[in-house]
Amino acid sequence: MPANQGSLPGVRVWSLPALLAFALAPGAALPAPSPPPGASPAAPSALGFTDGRAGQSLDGAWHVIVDPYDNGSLDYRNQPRPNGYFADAKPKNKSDLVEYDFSRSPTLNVPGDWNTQRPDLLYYEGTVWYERTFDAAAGPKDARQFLQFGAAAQRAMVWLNGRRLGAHEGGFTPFAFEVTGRVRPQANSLVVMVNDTRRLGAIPAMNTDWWNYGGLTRGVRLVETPAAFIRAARVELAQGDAHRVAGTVALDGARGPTAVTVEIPEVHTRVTVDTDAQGRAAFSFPATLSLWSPESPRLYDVDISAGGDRVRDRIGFRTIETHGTELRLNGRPIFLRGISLHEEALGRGGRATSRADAEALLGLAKELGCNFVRLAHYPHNEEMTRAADRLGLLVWSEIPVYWTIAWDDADTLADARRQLAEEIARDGNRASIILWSVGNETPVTEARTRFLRTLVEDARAADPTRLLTAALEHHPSGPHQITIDDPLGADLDVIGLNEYVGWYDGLPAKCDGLTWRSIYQKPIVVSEFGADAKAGFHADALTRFSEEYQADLYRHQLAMLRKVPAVRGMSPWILVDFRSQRRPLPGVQDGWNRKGLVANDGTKKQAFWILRDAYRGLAH
Ligand code: GCB
Repeated sequence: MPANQGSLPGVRVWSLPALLAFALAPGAALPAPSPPPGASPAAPSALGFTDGRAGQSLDGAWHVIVDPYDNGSLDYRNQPRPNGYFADAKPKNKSDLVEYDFSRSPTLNVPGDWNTQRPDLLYYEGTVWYERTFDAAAGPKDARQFLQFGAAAQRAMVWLNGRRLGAHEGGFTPFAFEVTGRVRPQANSLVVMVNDTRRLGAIPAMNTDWWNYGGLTRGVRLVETPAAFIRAARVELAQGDAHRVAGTVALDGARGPTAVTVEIPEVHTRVTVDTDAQGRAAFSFPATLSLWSPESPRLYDVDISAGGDRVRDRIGFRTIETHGTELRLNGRPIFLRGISLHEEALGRGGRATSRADAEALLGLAKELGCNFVRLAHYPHNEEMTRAADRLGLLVWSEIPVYWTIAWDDADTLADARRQLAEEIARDGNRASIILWSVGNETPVTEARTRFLRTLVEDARAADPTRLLTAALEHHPSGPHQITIDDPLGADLDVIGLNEYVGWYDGLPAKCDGLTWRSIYQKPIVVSEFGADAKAGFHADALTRFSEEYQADLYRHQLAMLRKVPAVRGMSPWILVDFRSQRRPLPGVQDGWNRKGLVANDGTKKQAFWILRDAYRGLAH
């Protein structure tokens, strides 16, 4: 039975989350409206390599209807409306009653969150209906068409010309629907119901220390492919052999075994292999390549062709492994000089969406002397990971399994597994990504550890070449000692550790006498430490929220961390102040978490320079 169902005798009372949960359940079909024939109710996985394909961007101004009561999908008895807003109807005559009109409704920009585009939507959580029309010139005969969404936060249901295509849960990963044969030459109506209501069973769930931005936060594209096309490919160094390239290719629509060629033109290397009957092929070939590293972020064009299809990606090649408590990049020990960041645009707040947004944020990290960023707390948009590839920043990428979620709920686990799979599928070719993280500050219980272990196993199966981590917590094991012994540590390659000594845990000087104990002989990356400071507020170093307090905290923390040999990197919290509904302190926070080293308007705080100097020292 769907969750959140009401209990009127004999009547099934629907709420929107229940409707969506039902639509997303495997094999489920909404009671009404019934799904179009042949349409899967849930979204199929996104396509790789869409940028270079024919088609059109559907970004820009979309009409919106803000619908806090879910009037567009449910009637006054909370029953699904057969003729909701998805019908995109117009009155047929002057007597016809239609109480909405997308074409006369206001617009919002896509990609973008709704919260920062209209003052009245800043705190809004609920449903917004998006609509746009588009024309589509007929493609070549046999071409296929897909609608690809970069992300819809937090969940979406999609209709094309009044027919439901499917739904997607999870606000930070792409999804696609095949629309071959359903696109008209003119005036297609595309309607998306986007909902960001916080739910106990969702990921993330009820409580986060970041803004619950809703909307079509990433781009939308109509993509055209040949009948048989390259849906996905992974290309990387062969495990244990830095002189071989290996990978897999997955075709969609191939009828029988098909020859696939993978080529790196710059080094005149190519291989041709045949797919199996399912359209899958594994390949490997010798190649001598300059390895990718932060100092030399070398990328190569890689061309893949199969039948009539041809795609290109820019890919770097590197190895990453652990050795005892060491981290090794391309066989050499490395210390991760990092910083955490949210996907929030510098200078305006709101979701970062563009290449320019990504380069502004990651440019600041470079200025700080970083070779590493933690992209917290969810998969960031692809501009970020591609910019990290170009700029030479190693990346920790994570899914929003954050704080407290429904560890015992099978649907929640399925959702987490899907988000992880979608993240890895999208970014498997990004050399910058060295760490997948499966959770942040999760409570140590059996149910939680079982849940996270499943994710670790999934990630290892999907991507055996990267390292697995999670941001764990420690506990005090004496007045001057902290201990890391979370049982999940046994399953991870790298112990991520969030610690707030000097902020939530005592004053900065507490760092000085502290010793660390870890029961794992594994590298530790201190994934968070930090302190709030309001830019421009100056006082002595014991005054909370002053720049001096934050700077002093960084001094004490850095001195402490230097003495812990297993610490092989850090990503202090955080590069830029970010919006958070949990931060109400008037005149200081005003809805912003102020732990940034930089204010949102770009002003650098004292601690920025302390960390930059430390990183300069560590770089030599
Ligand atoms: C944490 C969380 C992070 C918060 C931060 C804080 O431990 O992982 O999401 O924003 O602390 O500022 O309290």
